[in-house]
Amino acid sequence: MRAILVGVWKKGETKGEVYQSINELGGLVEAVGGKVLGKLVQKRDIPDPSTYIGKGRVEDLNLLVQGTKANAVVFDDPLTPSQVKELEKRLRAKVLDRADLVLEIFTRRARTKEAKLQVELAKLQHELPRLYGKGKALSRQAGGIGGRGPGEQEAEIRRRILKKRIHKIKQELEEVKKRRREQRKRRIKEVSKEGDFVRVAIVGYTNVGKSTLMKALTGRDVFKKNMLFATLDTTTSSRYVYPDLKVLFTDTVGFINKLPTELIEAFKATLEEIEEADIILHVVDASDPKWLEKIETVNGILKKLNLEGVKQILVFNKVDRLVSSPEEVEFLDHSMLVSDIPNIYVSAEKKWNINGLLNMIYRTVKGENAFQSFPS
Ligand SMILES: Nc1nc2c(ncn2[C@@H]2O[C@H](COP(=O)(O)OP(=O)(O)OP(=O)(O)O)[C@@H](O)[C@H]2O)c(=O)[nH]1
Ligand SMILES: [Mg+2]
Repeated sequence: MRAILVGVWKKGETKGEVYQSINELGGLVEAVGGKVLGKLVQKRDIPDPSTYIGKGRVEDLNLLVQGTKANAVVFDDPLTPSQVKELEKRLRAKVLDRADLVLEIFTRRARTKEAKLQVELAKLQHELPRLYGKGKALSRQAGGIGGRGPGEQEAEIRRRILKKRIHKIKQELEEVKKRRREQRKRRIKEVSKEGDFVRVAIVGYTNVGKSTLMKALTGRDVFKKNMLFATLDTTTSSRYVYPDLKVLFTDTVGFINKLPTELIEAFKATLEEIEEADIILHVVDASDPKWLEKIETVNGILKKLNLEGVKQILVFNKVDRLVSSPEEVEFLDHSMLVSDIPNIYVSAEKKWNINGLLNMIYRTVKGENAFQSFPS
């Protein structure tokens, strides 16, 4: 994919926010092996109903597409099917939006049966509403006036097929969910025989180091890589943190800004493990200049999942990129901006302060004061 990115700068947004979002969109293009050839941003509050950006800007965009020989144009915001159609006609290039890209990445990354089912469900749910209206357009094209044109019939058939498939996948996922629940019950029965235990879910923005932290905490090697959405499946692993406390750690799929709601819906079976967690380790990339915004995004998604009530520990990871030794974290001031949430600095890669984090989990469970950013 040779892509041009398009963003709209809306009222109330700062220039920084718009470009941050566009840059992340570029990261998504690269995650599917594409290349970014150019960017176009328009200041606009209300999208044009037929082309999203203004007609004049479509002309500029066209020149940019032809000039760079791009074959795809990616919009940072959701487009309607008719906007996609109109833009494709004018630009003679494939037109996508952010949700299309995220779905494509998930499709490529899905390995297990469960992940594949969840991604397929998300894609179908993304497509279904797009079929309404499409039929009408097809009929108009075919010259049908009033009643149901041939296009509408075609769309109706496709809709029925989709609905059937959606129903089937949901049933299969229910089965998966049931099996998972039973597995968890068994595991918990096992663990509880051995004394106190807690469930800790590792959650956060994509690529912040959740899987690396999982490895540092449990020794369990999980797939980690410097790419967006390396992890799609949850993995659980347990260890004694102290002789009187065992912890079940769960690594989860990463979040991203403007995550398509269909994906959140579809991944509920996987994310159920977070629901049952006693503590959420909210991992943050401390070396990312936009770490604070990303915390807000993650909290927004947790809220959508009704998980905002679960106790959190903010884990500032990758501090080895900011300071040269574990002692120097006292010069960092991230915690000042989030002082109302227990937080800690670590480096999952260098295994800095992992014991401090375990200690903090212990004290959170045992009810002692956890408001200390760097326990010794
Ligand atoms: N410098 C440094 N890099 C780290 C640290 N922790 C993780 N990384 C790197 O960050 C990248 C992402 O790590 P992952 O553990 O895969 O991140 P993740 O949050 O699981 O990512 P997704 O599963 O894609 O959401 C990898 O290249 C890691 O090597 C750290 O403490 N310091
Ligand atoms: Mg991961």
